[in-house]
Amino acid sequence: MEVMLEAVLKTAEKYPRSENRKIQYGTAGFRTRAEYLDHVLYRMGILAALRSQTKKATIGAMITASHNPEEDNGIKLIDPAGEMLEASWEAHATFLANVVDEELPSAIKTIVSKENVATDVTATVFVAMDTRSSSQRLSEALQCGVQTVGGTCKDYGLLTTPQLHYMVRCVNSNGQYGVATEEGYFQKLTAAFCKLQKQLVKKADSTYKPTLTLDAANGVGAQKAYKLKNYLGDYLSVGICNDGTSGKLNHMCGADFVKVQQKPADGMTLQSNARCASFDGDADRIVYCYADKDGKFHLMDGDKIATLVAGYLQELVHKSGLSLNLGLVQTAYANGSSTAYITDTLKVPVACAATGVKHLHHRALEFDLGVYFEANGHGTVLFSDNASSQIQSAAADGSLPDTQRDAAAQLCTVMDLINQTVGDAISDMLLVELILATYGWEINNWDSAYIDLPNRQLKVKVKDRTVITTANAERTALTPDGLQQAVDDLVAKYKNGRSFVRPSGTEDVVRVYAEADTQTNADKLAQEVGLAVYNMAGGIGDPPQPQ
Ligand code: NG1
Ligand code: ZN
Repeated sequence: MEVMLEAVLKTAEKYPRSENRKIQYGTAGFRTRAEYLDHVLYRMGILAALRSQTKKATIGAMITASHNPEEDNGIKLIDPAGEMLEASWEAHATFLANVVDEELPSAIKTIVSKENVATDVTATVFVAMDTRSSSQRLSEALQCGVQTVGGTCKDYGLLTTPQLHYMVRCVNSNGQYGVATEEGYFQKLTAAFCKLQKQLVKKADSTYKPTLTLDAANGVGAQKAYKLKNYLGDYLSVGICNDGTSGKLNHMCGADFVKVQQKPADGMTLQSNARCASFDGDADRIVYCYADKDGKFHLMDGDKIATLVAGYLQELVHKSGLSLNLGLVQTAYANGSSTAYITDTLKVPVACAATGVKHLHHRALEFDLGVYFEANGHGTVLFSDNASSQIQSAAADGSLPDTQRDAAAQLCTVMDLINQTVGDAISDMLLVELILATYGWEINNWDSAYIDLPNRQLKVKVKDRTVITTANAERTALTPDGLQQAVDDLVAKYKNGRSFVRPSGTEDVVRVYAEADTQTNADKLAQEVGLAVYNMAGGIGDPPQPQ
């Protein structure tokens, strides 16, 4: 141990913490300007190794800043079952990232003793990165950290975030979940997709067209989508835009841009009723959009995807005759109309979790079939062990009526189509396409389930965003004093008004969300609430302006 700690200190000279800049493991790992991250990545290599030794399993480390600009980067650590790093270790990550260089050995010792780390176990860390120009350099820093404490890395090079989650789950399940290679990933998903497509009984009045335009955010998703195309046969034709050959990562394109700006990405020409999908920079989010016959833009966000998926699965569960409880998890950002539709029309129970996939994921585990989606397009479906074993037995049960057995068999294949580790734009895209093909729907049929309430998101810059604390799945601001009352008073002025504020976990801003009966009112409410935040929570720079 002492020898290892000496090595840590020696190597730290290559990755010095030169500035006293505090960094925090946020909603989805560390994320900031790439030039501040070398020492953080080196230290996260060490932490990933310690985590691997503790769990006696492979850990994943994904280098990405997702939908942030190209100049940023970051890291997301992945736990053995392919889920996000356990919350108690986030504190270790923040602690280790922020100590001064000289204290690195003692910080490691503290974590080793707190967590009872089995330092004699050989650590294994799977590493991958997105297409940012800083990613290779940061990956080397991370791998250096792993190796300095005697761990081994498997470097996958470029992968989407969900692909790496998948690899980690595969290896730790001894291959039961799938083969931990990119080939294995594509084969599992697309074999399920093609099998289900083959079984489809084409409806005479089907308006579904198997063509789709994809905005790949000029990110890693583009390269992977080109590979995916080779596995899809005639079942789906994907035209790829913003593939990184000329445009800049996440700039005027990608899922976050389309969702927040509520307009199509640059380079996308929307044809009437033709489906367009947008990935984000690391392809763990997807949103759809289209123009109607009058040329009006429509966004199909995570809420629309969640309702489509929940409705489809509910029908299959019902047909299979299995008694499984299906639930949907959203965040406060979910459009009020979607929540009403799920509750009143689908009659599926809805839960609200705090922002950040890990919160939704954990809540979804409480259902047999837990569908979770953030409005921004990050989501997946989790099948409990109980659900998968019931589904598998029913699919093989010759004594069941054909309709029940067929539905169970279909559910079985759907489980293979879904990346259950984390939201996966590629897997979600295939699932949406399958459901639309099954129903014989054009995108406007999907859209017509409910009409979104007009909404607006704003960012407000404040001196210290931690002065805002929240409760009730972030829908109530506890501090500063009087802020929630001010929000309530403003909301009360608007028909169908709803608004909440929370500090971002990935950017140094306070986020404001508002919805109301008209776009003008949603914009006004957002601006007024933004002003209240600016005035009561230490706003800096220009106050929020009218839209
Ligand atoms: P923050 O910055 O904490 O709001 C954003 C997204 C989250 C999640 C994370 C991680 C919104 C409003 N927030 O978090 O949903 O996706 O990034 O990428 O979209
Ligand atoms: Zn992402």
